[in-house]
Amino acid sequence: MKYQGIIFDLDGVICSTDQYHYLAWKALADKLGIYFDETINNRLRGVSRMASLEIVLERYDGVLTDEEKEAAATEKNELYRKLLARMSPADLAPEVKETLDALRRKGLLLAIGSSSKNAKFILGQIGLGDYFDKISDGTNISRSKPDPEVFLKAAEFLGLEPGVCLVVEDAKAGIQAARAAGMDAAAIGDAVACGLATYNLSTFRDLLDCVD
Ligand code: B16
Ligand code: MG
Repeated sequence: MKYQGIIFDLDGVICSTDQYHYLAWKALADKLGIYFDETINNRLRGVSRMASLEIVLERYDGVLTDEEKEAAATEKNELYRKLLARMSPADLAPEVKETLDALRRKGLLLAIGSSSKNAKFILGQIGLGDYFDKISDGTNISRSKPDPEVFLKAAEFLGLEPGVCLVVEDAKAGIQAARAAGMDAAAIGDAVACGLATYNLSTFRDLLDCVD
C-alpha cells in the first residue's frame, strides 16, 4: 500500500459545521454593525479563530484593542459551541463512516488534523469521540494552516514519517499545509479548485481508490 496513515481535516471533510460558524460570526458581525455574508464565511474555512476574526473585521470601521478582539472571539465561540450542541450522530454521513471503516480494515492508521480547538467536542457530538487513533488539533499547534504544523504533529502522534501519510482536505490552506509537510493530499469540495492536490475526490468514497 502507498500509505500507512490517513490524516483527515474535520470541518468540511468528516462533517459540516459551516452553518454554525456562519450563524455565530453573523451574530457577532451584526452586533458590531459589520456586513457579513456566506461568501465571507467561505473564506474562513480552515483558518484559525483569530485569523477568521481579522477577516470579519476587514469591513469594520472602528478599531478593536487586543483585549476586545479576544472578547469578541470568545463570544463567537460560546455561541458556536451552543450551536454545536445540536449536532448528533445523524450529522455523520453513512458514506463517511463506511469509508473510514473500510480504510481501517485495510490496516491504515487514521488521525484528525484540524485547526479547530473544538475538534474533540465535535467528534463526540457525531459519535466519533473514541474512533481516531490520534487527534492533532487547534489545541496542540501554534501556527495555523497553511503552516504544516498540524499535519506534522498528526504524523508524529501516529509514529509515521510524513511521506507515508495522506491528508484529506476541503480548504486550499489545508492542501498547501499538507504539501508543505511533504505529504500527498486528496482534495474534496472547494479545495478541488486550487489544483494543488495529488488527488481530487468527487465523493468521500473515492478515497478508497487513492490508497491501493
Ligand atoms: P475553532 P478544520 C477549522 O477547522 C475551520 O474550518 C475554520 O472555519 C475554523 O475557523 C477553525 O477550524 C478554527 O475553529 O474556532 O473551533 O477553534 O477545517 O481545520 O477542521
Ligand atoms: Mg476544513
